[in-house]
Amino acid sequence: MTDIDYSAHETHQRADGDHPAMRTNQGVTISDNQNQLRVGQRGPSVLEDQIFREKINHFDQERIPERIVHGRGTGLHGYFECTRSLADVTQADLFQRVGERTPVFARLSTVAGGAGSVDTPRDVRGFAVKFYTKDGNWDLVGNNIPVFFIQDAIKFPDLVHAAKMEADRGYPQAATAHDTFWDFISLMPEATHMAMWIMSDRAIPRSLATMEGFGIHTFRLINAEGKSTFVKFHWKPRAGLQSTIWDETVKITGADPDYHRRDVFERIQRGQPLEWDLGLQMFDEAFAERFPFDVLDPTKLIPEEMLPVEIVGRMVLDRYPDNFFAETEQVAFCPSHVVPGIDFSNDPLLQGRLFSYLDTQMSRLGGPNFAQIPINQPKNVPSGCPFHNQMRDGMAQMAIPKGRANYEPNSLSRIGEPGGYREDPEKGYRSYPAQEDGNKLRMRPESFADHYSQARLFWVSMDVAEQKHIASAFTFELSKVSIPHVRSKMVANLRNVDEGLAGRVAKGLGIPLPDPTPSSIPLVEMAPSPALRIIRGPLEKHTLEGRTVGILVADGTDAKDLDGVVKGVTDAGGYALIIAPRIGSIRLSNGDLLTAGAQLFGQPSSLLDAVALVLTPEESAKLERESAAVIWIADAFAHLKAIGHNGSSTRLLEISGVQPGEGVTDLSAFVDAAKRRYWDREPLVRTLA
Ligand code: HDE
Repeated sequence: MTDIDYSAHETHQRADGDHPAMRTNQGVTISDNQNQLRVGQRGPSVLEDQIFREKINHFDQERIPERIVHGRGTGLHGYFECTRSLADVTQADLFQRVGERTPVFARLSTVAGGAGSVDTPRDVRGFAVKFYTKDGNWDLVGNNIPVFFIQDAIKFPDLVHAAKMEADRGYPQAATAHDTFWDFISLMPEATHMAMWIMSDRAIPRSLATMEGFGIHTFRLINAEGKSTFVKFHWKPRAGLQSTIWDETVKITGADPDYHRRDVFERIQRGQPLEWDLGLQMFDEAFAERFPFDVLDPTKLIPEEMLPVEIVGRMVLDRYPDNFFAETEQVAFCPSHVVPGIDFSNDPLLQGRLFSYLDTQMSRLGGPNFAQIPINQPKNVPSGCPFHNQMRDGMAQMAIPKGRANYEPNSLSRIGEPGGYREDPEKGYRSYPAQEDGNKLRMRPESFADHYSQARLFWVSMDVAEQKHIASAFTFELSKVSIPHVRSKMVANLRNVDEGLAGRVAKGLGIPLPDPTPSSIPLVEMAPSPALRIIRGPLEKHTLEGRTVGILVADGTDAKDLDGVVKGVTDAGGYALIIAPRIGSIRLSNGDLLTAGAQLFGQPSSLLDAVALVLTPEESAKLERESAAVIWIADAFAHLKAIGHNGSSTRLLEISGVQPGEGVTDLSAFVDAAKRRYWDREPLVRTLA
């Protein structure tokens, strides 16, 4: 006899042969998951309801503190494959054998916004990779920009406080266009180089798959003989470098705040994993001496034209996590997680990070046992259980260590007790015995003093279109700054980078050109580095692979024309998304019924890489009075995308402001045209600084 009336509520789904019974965390079978225990049918609930309390208590504590920076991120599983043995320069096990694969988990993130913010603000992107090597976990915790804002870790809390939402008003979220950020940056000339990068198209990537990654700091590789080689790490996207246009980014953010994570999820579902080559810039002390900047200064890069990036492996990210929280949220990266063969340099930013990450994981993940969380376990070490040590207890201890030997040295293992773990001088991690000597002081080295030469190098290396984007981004961001002296101070810094840039920004803001910030350091003139460009640079790719083409159809659309475009796009590796005024059935010219993949109102062209119109003259005429259609086409044109059409939509295109020219084509030329953007169109559609 049961007091539960299963028939009264159809929400009851009962356990059967296919559906095991639901249990509490204490293993007790649950009889009713729909109702609290209460007195009488319409009476009060009782406090003793242990089933309800366990469920709601657990729910109440579902959130853990989000990351203070890099709160919003997307995690992916995959592998690293060694393509060139580095046995001569490093002992690191993952670089020994060509063809060997090491599992990885990567988390790609924005920096300033919280976990619930959007995917596409103007921001640096985090690029963190955990390699589960046979010698333990190595975390390469980098960004998509090869330099950083500050030179010393002691300034990091100031930088982050200034960048995040303002302390009194709690906004803006995930945006640098506000007073406190630019106040801080304008007072920190060392941030000028990085400011150039974040005002460039690098900070508004099209996809997580189309950005570079950088370890930033100089690290060391150590070989079996103990010889050290300096190294900088680079990830080169096989999909090429691709960014968006600011106006497009703003519209993407409104239309799909999850644009980047949806994009990678769909790429993987379509069988197009994300891929990067791992490249190294390796150098010795003699190169470091010759190089005009200090290799320990994280606001400086080494141009690839001066020191080539040598490809040693590739990373493939091909699997979405099973559970976002357990994996993406709980993964704990620490630059201090290195394996034998990889060591640190004295970069003062890196030195501070070596402390900071471990500290943050303890508070974020509830104590010192975070390495036991499945995503953080060094699961690839040959002995199986990785926790062979005498560290014990603490919050959330998940293991049950056996025996009395919780100290070392001990002799109990001689009498069969577990816990006899010993050090191994041959295979164990050894730090490079760098000779260090000096007075204890708080001081910035003189070799870190040049704050403008590399900012200028970046500027002169840009394509003309990119320079316009940078000048316009500075103008936009500083226009959001309400304190006039902050705007002027930033322009004063830019005068030390390039007079033309400073003049354009001052003009855009409508302010007089301020005196340059005093600087006694003469600029080092450097040859432009084309590798720093995206547009017309070595990694810009004309392709449809991984890209989405939107095809606008309506009743009566010519079935053969449509088929031709879909096939052309698909054969070229692209994704053809059919968009219609109604998502349900569309009747094609041959009588076939077609279900569209998206509705016109829900799929603005900002979410697409190129667009085609395959409409009858009648349906096209109807859309002339539909602002969603007109904006769809106008935005595609303004965002410099290819537009293909079958000749029936001439007036619709005209109304939408489309002018004939490169990238506006008939259907036969469209698939090829869709592989790129038309930068030369930009002056027609936008006045830039
Ligand atoms: Fe981080 N950074 N950082 N950072 N960082 C964190 O660690 C910190 C810096 C980077 O997807 C935090 O787990 C200091 C440079 C990435 O989980 C925190 C300094 C670079 C991620 C922290 C820096 C990075 C973080 C916050 C100045 C590129 C996300 C939560 C010395 C080389 C990792 C966490 C993920 C996260 C501290 C500067 C990259 C607070 C003190 C430079 C990709 O520990």
